[in-house]
Amino acid sequence: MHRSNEHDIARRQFVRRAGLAAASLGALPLRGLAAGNENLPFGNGARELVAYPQKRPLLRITTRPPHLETPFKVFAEGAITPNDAFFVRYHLANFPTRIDAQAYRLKVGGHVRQPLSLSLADLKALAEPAEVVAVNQCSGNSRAFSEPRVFGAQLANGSMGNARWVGVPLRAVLEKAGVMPGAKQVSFNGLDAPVLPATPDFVKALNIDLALSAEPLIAWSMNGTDIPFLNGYPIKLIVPGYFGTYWVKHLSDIEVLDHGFEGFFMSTAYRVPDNACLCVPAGTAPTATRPITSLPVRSFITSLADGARIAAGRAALLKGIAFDGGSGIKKVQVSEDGQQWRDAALGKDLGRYSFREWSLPFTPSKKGAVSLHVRATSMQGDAQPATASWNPGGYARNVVEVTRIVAV
Ligand SMILES: Nc1nc2c(c(=O)[nH]1)N[C@H]1C(S)=C(S)[C@@H](COP(=O)(O)O)O[C@H]1N2
Ligand SMILES: [Mo]
Repeated sequence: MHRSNEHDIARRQFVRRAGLAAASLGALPLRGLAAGNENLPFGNGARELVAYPQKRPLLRITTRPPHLETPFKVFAEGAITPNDAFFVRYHLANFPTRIDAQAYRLKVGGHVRQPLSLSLADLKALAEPAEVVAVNQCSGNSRAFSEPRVFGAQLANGSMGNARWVGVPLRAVLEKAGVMPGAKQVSFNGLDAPVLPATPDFVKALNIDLALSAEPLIAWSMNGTDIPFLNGYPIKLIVPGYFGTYWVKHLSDIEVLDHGFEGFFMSTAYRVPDNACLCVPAGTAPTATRPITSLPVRSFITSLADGARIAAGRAALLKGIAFDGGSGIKKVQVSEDGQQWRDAALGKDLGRYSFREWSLPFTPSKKGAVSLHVRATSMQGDAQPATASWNPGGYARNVVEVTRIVAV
């Protein structure tokens, strides 16, 4: 007994070390494995469920590259989104399928005193590990609910997730390289690449102030384990409070720039109307735009799905999540008519960038349809709007969500 335990431990250590040396998507077909179907509540909402390595079945948006959404019921599991259920977004079809962790290098160059080429061990030794619980939300999360409909991936509400990230502060790496006076932005590239030369590479940029602030991390750990391959193994840029588009996966190149970065994914894509609501009248084009940045306040009911039936006259406990771009959640309120609001109890505080759980007892007084509205207010005083605003990208949706249930 004792012996075989030792053998097991040795074998596990070997497997872990082997896992460190190289990770791959294996021999699985690039399409993933079919695992059923789901229907989302908008036109053309039929989705296939597919399983990829390290992932439970997720909703397929596209095949090449893999673009997968989290089924909404996962958010009822708690404030942390499990790694195997976390959504996956790639833009470019030439994404890595095997990565040798020993040979992996993060290069830092441009407007610095000392260009760097860091191994994963170098990176981990560079500073004390830092930790943050933060929401990664795609700019286009909930885009398919835009009316009128807009171009782009037709996403429901599952292109978000909350995880505990561990890494080194980005600024420790930049300080090691020595940022020179006059630096304006820092650009970030990952291992994925376009298939055709005409397709722009996926490169993102942050202003130098944000890049040198305490928050952004270069993370190697997600919820206590290696970042799943499809979420950016072995390292990923974490920009707490900012939309997921900046969270570059398989991060391989950092460049300090003495000018504004002009690449397609900053200067053309992922831009919002340059005003407070990030909106324009439906169907019109904005005159001025700016790059999308931080997450507006949002909240969801997670304990009941749209169309759920619950017992009239019996007490139920409504539960859900709320988050914003980092001021934190001040209050969450629920209403049956959009007029009278009741305050929910807030759950454990995992930090100002995290999902915040909430709960509220609710007893349907009579049989029939009920529209449950949920509205969060952030610590900086922003509340979710009662009616949806519109922009051509379908970005940054944060209207008060309504869950329609039936008391029986
Ligand atoms: N290398 C690389 N990183 C990337 C992207 C990409 O296409 N390539 N997409 C970005 C976008 S738009 C989003 S929403 C997040 C999604 O992160 P996830 O796939 O880990 O959920 O990754 C970001 N990082
Ligand atoms: Mo995204």
